[in-house]
Amino acid sequence: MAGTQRYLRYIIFALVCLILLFFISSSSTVPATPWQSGKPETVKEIGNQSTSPKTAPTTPNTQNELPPATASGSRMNATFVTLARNSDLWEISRSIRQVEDRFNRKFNYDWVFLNDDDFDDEFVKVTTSLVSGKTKYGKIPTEHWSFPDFIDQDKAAAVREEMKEKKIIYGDSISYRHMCRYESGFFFRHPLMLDYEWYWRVEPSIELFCDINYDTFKFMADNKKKYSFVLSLYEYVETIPTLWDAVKNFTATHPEHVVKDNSMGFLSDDNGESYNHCHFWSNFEIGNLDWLRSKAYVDYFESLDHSGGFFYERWGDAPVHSIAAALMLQKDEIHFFNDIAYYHVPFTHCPTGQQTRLDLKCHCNPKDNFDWNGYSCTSRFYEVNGMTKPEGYEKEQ
Ligand SMILES: Nc1nc2c(ncn2[C@@H]2O[C@H](COP(=O)(O)OP(=O)(O)OP(=O)(O)O)[C@@H](O)[C@H]2O)c(=O)[nH]1
Ligand SMILES: *[C@@H]1O[C@H](CO)[C@@H](O)[C@H](O)[C@H]1NC(C)=O
Ligand SMILES: *[C@@H]1O[C@H](CO)[C@@H](O)[C@H](O)[C@H]1NC(C)=O
Ligand SMILES: *[C@@H]1O[C@H](CO)[C@@H](O)[C@H](O)[C@H]1NC(C)=O
Ligand SMILES: [Mg+2]
Repeated sequence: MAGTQRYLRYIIFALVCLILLFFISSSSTVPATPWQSGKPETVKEIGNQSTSPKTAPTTPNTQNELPPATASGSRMNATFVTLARNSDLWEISRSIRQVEDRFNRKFNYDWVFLNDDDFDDEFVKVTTSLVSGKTKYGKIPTEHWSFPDFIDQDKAAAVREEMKEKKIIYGDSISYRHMCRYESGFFFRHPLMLDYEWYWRVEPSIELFCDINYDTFKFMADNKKKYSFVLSLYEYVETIPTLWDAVKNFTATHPEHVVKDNSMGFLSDDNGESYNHCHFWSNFEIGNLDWLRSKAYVDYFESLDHSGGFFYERWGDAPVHSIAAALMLQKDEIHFFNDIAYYHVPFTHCPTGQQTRLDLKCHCNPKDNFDWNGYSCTSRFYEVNGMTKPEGYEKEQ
């Protein structure tokens, strides 16, 4: 009898030890952030205040997913970035929820919010509660969101009036022009952005339709990519009549900034004489901030800015970024994320290839995919890069 009781006691002791070991090991899987050591992961920074700590995720997601990059210690120096107004709160919340569910809950990257006005308490509270990483809120300096002194105000006002009559979308908007100029030349230089090397731009009311089970920032770095896209299309000509002239003026004065193995074939059908209006849609971008902060890009932006087209026309940041990427990056530094299924009104990118969609639990209708439509430039991107179009693309036009 005594022998059996001792035996039982050993078993109970061993079980208690096992349970304790389990708890200790599961709590040590909370991801660490190398360059934020000293700051607990759970504390949010809002200006110089902190909100109360949120519980860190303790249950790693195991179902059909790769282990989080955070657990392997290879977390990237990266952030999401969103330009928004307080009135965009509910629309950006929908976007954040989807980005978190499909990707960021597994990685917990930070999110920087920028605004030309102060963010209000409700915006800060709601977005902070939705983002799994740290959130930061920045106000844009007036110099980056106003008319430069070399702009003739009367000339700019006359253009807006004319574009209004022609019913050009956002043609009479001043704020839209500041927004496009800011996204073209300044967001990557905001003090909050200087802390990062990689960004992923997110706009209000976008959708993500497939799981993203790997670290897209790490993918960019490992594959030497600097810029990426999911949708491409032709720009509305009326908004950029002299953009290509301005680009040609820039490349003539700065030939050193144009790389040899560029993607001119994506932009032009006559070897650079004229622009075919193809561009990557910039409401989605994963890119390298150090490239945007490089002398080449900043010289380019300043040259375009001085020609006045952000105000005398209505240049969008999409063609501005795209032309830079196509001329100043090597072909193979631009990546098409076929596996990131995405919607921004009115276009959808839904991955071609049924197996991909099943594997990634996609909920987009492949019939909505824009890639192989005649108004998309993605086919051209494939051709310029000598890429084989995905299986089944002909059927999914
Ligand atoms: N702070 C601030 N953000 C703005 C302003 N105008 C636009 N934005 C943001 O800039 C980005 C682009 O603006 P959108 O209105 O989405 O422009 P768009 O994508 O060309 O047009 P939509 O089809 O309306 O989405 C979004 O993230 C907006 O929230 C503004 O005046 N102030
Ligand atoms: C930061 O803290 C100072 C001093 O406590 C305060 O005056 C200031 O308003 C704070 N700024 C923000 C953005 O919270
Ligand atoms: C992150 O990137 C920024 C910009 O390149 C750099 O200044 C900063 O030192 C980087 N941080 C780390 C920890 O590498
Ligand atoms: C390009 O340069 C020429 C010559 O200096 C100038 O007349 C023209 O206005 C410039 N075009 C643009 C769009 O800046
Ligand atoms: Mg938008």
